[in-house]
Amino acid sequence: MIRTVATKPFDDQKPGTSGLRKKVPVFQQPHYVENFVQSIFDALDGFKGKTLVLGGDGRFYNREVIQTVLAIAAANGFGKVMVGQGGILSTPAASNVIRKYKAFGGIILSASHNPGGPHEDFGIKYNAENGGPAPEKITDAIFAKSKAIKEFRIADGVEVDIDKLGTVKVEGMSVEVIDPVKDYAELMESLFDFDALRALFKSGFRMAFDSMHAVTGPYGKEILENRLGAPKGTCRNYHPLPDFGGHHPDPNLVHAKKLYDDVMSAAGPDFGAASDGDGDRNMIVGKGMFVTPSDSLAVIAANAKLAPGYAKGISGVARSMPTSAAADRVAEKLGIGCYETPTGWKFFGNLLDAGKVTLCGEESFGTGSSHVREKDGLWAVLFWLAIVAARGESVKDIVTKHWAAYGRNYYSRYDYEEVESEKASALMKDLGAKLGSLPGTKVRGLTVEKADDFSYHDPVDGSVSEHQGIRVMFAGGSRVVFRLSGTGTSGATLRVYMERYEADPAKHGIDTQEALADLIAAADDIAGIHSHTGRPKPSVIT
Ligand code: G16
Repeated sequence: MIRTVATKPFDDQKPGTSGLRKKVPVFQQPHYVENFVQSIFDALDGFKGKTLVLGGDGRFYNREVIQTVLAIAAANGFGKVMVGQGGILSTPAASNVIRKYKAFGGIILSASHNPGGPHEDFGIKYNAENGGPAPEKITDAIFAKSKAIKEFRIADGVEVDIDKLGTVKVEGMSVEVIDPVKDYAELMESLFDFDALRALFKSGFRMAFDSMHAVTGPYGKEILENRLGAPKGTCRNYHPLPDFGGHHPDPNLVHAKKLYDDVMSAAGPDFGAASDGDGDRNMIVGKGMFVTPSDSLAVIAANAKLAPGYAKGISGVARSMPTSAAADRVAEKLGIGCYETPTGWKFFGNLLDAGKVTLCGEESFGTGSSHVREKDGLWAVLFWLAIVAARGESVKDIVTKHWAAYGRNYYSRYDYEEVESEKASALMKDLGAKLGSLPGTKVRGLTVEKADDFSYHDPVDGSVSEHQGIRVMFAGGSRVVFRLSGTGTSGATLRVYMERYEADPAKHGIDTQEALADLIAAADDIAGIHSHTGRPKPSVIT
């Protein structure tokens, strides 16, 4: 039976950088999930009888919310929902299913790299028919609906067995439980030369892939071990767990430290990679070389033709504004377009749809291409394997040669997590107020050339997104960027990004923190980080 239930709005359902992310107890409030899902549907037109894709990263509360979304989708007139078995679909896999089966859109349940569990994070995100995160005009409409909602429609007593493949009916709507890995694995086979990768593993090349007890476990097992013949044991922590084994499923030098240490040890594997909660982020480590996400995008762009799916070349490259300009130099050399967007994968969608770019990347461990409309962790790992296989060189050699050819962009990000929101806002406000007076001033021996608050003019639809981060540019091309994260769930996270370009190969071997020491000090002088937040040092350095 379908019921209409009276409800009252919540005032905090504004989607952030990537969907609505809150602590689990917030989502567990009566009607909280129902209101938000109904608000998504209220913001959309024309989905009656159409298909919705549904899945998540398997975190705590995933299964319950899957049933609620099914019940609300049925009551609102969807014709079909394709749901990943066990409620599992990695974010890039969900994007692929939406595109491949021409669905109307999809709902992805994930809080990405944030921890999971009864007191940790949960998230709901809507992706549009191009398979990408809903653009701002839709997320704004969802928020507006959530503030005015009076009722939701729901089918009673929905309890679909999501572990069993096949199709069942719910109030006239079909629910097809699909294999979450199959379509994605096929897509990867269409882009990369699996024979060459099999030969690489056969030759004795050893890698470790850490799924951090999150969604890429089954994908990594199937693709790396089953299809590519990597030895058993290549995949680590491959059982998705509702609490990610108590860890933080964020592939970086802090949370994937064990993997990093193993690869760096003499007896360890040649290559290490990790992915996050929902499978869209990646970390790449070679022996003696951690590859920054900004460099990763640049190296993939420069070597793209080595993978069959990109053999004809790439049309352009896009990166988020805080990401280093390493990829810009490759684009310049290739004579292709290069775009700088605000943080958030949703900003790449228009550029990809319009064919202006093939590759996109972000400093936040995200790399992807036009094969889907999300960043894609395992895809990036396979691309690196493809480059290593084709060039017959180590990751370290590939990166060092890249720097020698294009110069090195020294890069680091400092995160100040869980700062009181008022203090973080005051810092940004004060900084914004002095932008006009900064040019021409000297800080720690560096001369400020330009300072602004980044705004983006989408070249495809003409939309404008303002206040996307404060940039302080110095003479010589170095810069510091300040912005507040849009994905945290408690307090505010201040992110400070430092970058310095060095053309001289003789100066490419300096420790990153040392190479950026003056910029790091200048950032504090300019923004008063310590005095505003009380934090003498960041919580995470990547
Ligand atoms: C999301 C977005 C990314 C963004 C990242 C960090 O990633 O999709 O585009 O770069 O958040 O955003 P912020 O700096 O605002 O925290 P994910 O992997 O969390 O979905």
